[in-house]
Amino acid sequence: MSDALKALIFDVDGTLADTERDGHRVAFNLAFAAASLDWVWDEALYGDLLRVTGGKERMRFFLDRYRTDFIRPIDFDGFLKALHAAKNREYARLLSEGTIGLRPGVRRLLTEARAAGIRLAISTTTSPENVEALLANALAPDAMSWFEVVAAGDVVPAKKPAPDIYLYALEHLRLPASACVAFEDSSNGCRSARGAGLVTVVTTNDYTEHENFEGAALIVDQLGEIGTPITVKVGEAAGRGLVDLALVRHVHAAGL
Ligand code: XBP
Ligand code: MG
Repeated sequence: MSDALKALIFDVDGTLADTERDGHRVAFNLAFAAASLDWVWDEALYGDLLRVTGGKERMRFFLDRYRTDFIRPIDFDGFLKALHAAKNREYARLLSEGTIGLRPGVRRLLTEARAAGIRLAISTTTSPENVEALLANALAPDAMSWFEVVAAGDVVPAKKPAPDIYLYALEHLRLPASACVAFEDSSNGCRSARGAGLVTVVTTNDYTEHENFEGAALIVDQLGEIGTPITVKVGEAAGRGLVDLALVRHVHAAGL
């Protein structure tokens, strides 16, 4: 007999909201300018940099690949840490201006799951303060409390695509992977969730729509709202126009 569905585990950036191009990218550029660095991450370059998860890791990758001329300070780790903290302050400020909202269907599905007693968790590469900034501004002032576990950032040493952050979330939920469904938007995230043994639903976005989501149980363009139906790319949506709890239960049962 298959395990009953007990919890939904959500990625943040790209899944709950389109935060990368207009949020994180802009915040990185503001922090670079404030530090008098001549680094500018345009939208296309950022698409390439997104292959590396984690802001500090992404800056390191950028320098290795695009700016080998940059003379690194002696305390390079400390330099990256301070720059990343400055970027996150800019990010929080941008979100507090209310410019980034949730993706279609996110509030609807979270609300439906809560009402049905399905537990919620977060599994993300981004820093915990960024999760809070997004949830408080885009979902509800108390939205952090909607999620029983917020697994974020450096709590595990190996970021996505490693499965560690999902395993961390499962451990703190005290649930087996077979009792949960993960929601992701990227290849790195899907590999991480699948590596932890989770049935995975992918909602693609502009940066990730051509990526490989091997092993995903359902790939759609969005969770959908009444009037804006989903487009199913891979999997079977049982004739539904949106990803609601009934469809998630169906995908979960079929995916085990
Ligand atoms: C996305 C990431 C993050 C953000 C930037 O995380 O890879 O690095 O781009 O956030 P996810 P930080 O999709 O897992 O939510 O600068 O805080 O790392
Ligand atoms: Mg993501």
